Amino acid sequence: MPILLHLMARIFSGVQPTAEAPHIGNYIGAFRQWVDLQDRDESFICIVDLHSMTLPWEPAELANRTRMLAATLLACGIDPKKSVLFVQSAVKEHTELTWLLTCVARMGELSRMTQFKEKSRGKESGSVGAGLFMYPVLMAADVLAYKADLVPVGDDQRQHLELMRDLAERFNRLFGDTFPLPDAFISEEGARIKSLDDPTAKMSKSSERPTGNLWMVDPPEVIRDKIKRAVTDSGREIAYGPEKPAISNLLDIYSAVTGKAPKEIAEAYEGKGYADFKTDLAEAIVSFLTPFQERYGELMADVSGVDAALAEGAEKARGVAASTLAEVRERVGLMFSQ
Ligand code: AQP
Repeated sequence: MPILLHLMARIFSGVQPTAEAPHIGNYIGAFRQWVDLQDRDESFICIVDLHSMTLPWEPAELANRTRMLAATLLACGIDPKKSVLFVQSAVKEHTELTWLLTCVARMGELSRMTQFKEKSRGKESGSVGAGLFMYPVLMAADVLAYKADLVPVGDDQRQHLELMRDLAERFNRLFGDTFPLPDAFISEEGARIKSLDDPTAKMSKSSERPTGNLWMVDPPEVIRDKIKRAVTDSGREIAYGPEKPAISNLLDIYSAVTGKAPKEIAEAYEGKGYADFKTDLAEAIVSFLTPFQERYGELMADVSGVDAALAEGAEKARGVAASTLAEVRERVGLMFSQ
């Protein structure tokens, strides 16, 4: 009988507490993969509060947004017995490794990052926050502190992953083999959900036009209204492909909430107009989000369970990150390894 070997990967991924709730793009591009992968792999899921400070933030809201995001992830199916769920700032090793990697990173490679260019567009370079510039180094430190092999993310993070691999490779070359080179894990469908207002723009928590976002906590009537108003393409037919960017985006969402392939859904609407399609899509989203929203409400009604899960996660994460940092300190020649 052949012996089947299953090699367990270590995965790391994160989400920023940049709004009161994530949008459906965050769920489709990232969270649903995390829920699937936690059954197979060793998972570290991090609420990256330090990343959220790369854009202006409200101190009075940050802690609560962090907790609400943790409740969202638990309600989506992240199981603290299977995944290490924790808050980035609770593990100080992330910031320490950021500095050590900053000293191997180059200004040129950081200034080529598309997200930096987009988020600093239209501003005088002297007024752009240095944190926004350093964001990919903090992200590299997040992943490398756990020596993760796989990083499940949306398509928008592909370039940051490439930079992370370059930093790990350079570090290994300079100081000896320390970090595995992490691979991005990007699902083919729904890797970049677009705004409902504008199919050329990514649905984004910090978007200047948040009406294009479908929030995970939107009530049914708001979902119905947003889908009704969602922009469509010219023509009348429901088809999936680059010539129909707005409808394809809605089909990606439809597919994620029903589990059916986008083309199969499109075929079912042959000869029907946008109105039928949108009504059914809105109901499919409402049915999908209702159980999630109920569970989220229960968790937020008594946050002690959420806080306990985060405390336990931070403890486990600290153990792993501290051992990586002891090794890194020694490799770079610091006098103390602790
Ligand atoms: N529109 C999207 N479609 C698919 N995946 C997406 N992700 C984000 N937007 C989409 C994925 O969600 C995970 C968490 O995102 P994040 O909080 O780290 O921030 P982000 O990538 O910058 O996403 P946002 O929503 O646009 O947030 P803000 O506005 O705060 O920057 C990531 O895996 C991301 O790929």
